[in-house]
Amino acid sequence: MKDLILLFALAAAAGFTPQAIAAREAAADVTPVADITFSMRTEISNGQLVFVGNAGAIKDVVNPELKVPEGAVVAITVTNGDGAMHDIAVPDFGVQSDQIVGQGSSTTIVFRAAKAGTFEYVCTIPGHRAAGMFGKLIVGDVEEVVSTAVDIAKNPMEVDTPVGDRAPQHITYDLLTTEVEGRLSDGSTYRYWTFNDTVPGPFLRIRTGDTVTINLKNADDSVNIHSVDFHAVTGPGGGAAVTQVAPGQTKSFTFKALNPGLYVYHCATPMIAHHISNGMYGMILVEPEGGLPAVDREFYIMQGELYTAQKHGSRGLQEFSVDKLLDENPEHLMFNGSMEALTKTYRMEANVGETVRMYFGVGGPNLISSFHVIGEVFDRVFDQASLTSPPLTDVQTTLVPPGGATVVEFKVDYPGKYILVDHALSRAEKGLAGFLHVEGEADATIFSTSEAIDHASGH
Ligand SMILES: [Cu+2]
Repeated sequence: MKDLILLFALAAAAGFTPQAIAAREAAADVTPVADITFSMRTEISNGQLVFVGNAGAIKDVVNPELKVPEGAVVAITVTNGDGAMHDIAVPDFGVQSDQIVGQGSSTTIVFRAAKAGTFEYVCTIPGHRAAGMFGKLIVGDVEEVVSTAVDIAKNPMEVDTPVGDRAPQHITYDLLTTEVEGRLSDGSTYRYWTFNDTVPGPFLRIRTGDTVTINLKNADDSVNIHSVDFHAVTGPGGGAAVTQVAPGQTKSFTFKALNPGLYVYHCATPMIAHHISNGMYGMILVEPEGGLPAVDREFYIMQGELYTAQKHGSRGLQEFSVDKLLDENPEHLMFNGSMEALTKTYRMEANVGETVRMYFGVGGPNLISSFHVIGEVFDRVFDQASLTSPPLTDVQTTLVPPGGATVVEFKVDYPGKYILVDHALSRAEKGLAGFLHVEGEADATIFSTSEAIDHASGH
């Protein structure tokens, strides 16, 4: 007891009584003492920029989830571990640190986690979020808001079976148009319109001379009319003229595939651009007689755009903006339907020495893609997806118009993570990226670092 009184006396003398602290906080807007503190550093790893936990439960965790009670005063200290300029911010709480420049420099943000929910901490230097510098701040007991949303991302490995050398057949496809709330990113959703619940819709695969019946059903719970226009079809509206189908109804047509090639299909119900943007596109491959030559890996990839009222990176349900659509100014661009479809949801893989073929198309509806794979050269490009013309050879970047496609082939010669992009690279900042992971032995005659050369020459 005596000790306690002594402590109080000392504290009072130093101005540390609860009353004194409260008075100072009120009077001078002084930063309150943190209830919970986190320490992180910045790092470059595997070509990514990241935050890494320094201590406690988050030690050595990359972009750790920071969990705090609602109402807690939170302090996050970040030390510069790589020497590049960084900062840290939690935009939802309006806090942003000073920039830290040079290895070893550090900064701290302190804020009150006043509302429950899942938020984001991020480095605000342009490009750093896209390079990987972001993580979750979870305040209170939060149930994951977006976990109930459907994953509409299309698996790029679902390319159906090659037709091979067979006679023409009659083939029937059932397509179902749906309107579903799907995951756009980790933390946001969008009300997509789809063929068969994925974006793009299913990859259809036939041969020249096949007769194809399309049964288009519009789901019972749709609220819009939908349709389908196949660019492979010779006939009224590519089928759209006879498939305007109300919710709960089915319409059909039959066509003969006259021309080989890789063709886009899409919904063609007004406003067509809106229906396409929302996710209503896919591709049909019409193989030439005898089939395409076999390759080791095939991938199905389509580029799309979403026009939302909310800025790219916003959390929660994103709402459609007709103004941005008419201005052709998308907030989000993606391969295979969602932000992380080809970087996280699905893993595209190949082994050194294998030949890769990509069936790449643009749903759009508006932007031309300058399709490129960082760190690779296309050995063959079937320009405009023409399979009857000789391919271009040794191409770096190829143009693909909206409602158009290309087929590219290349042998992978060296291990690593190859990034698929539209080389109009501002679009990478709005989500447009995919990874091709190549594994196998590294041939130092193809690529080496200076260290590797030193090592090889015995220094
Ligand atoms: Cu539609």
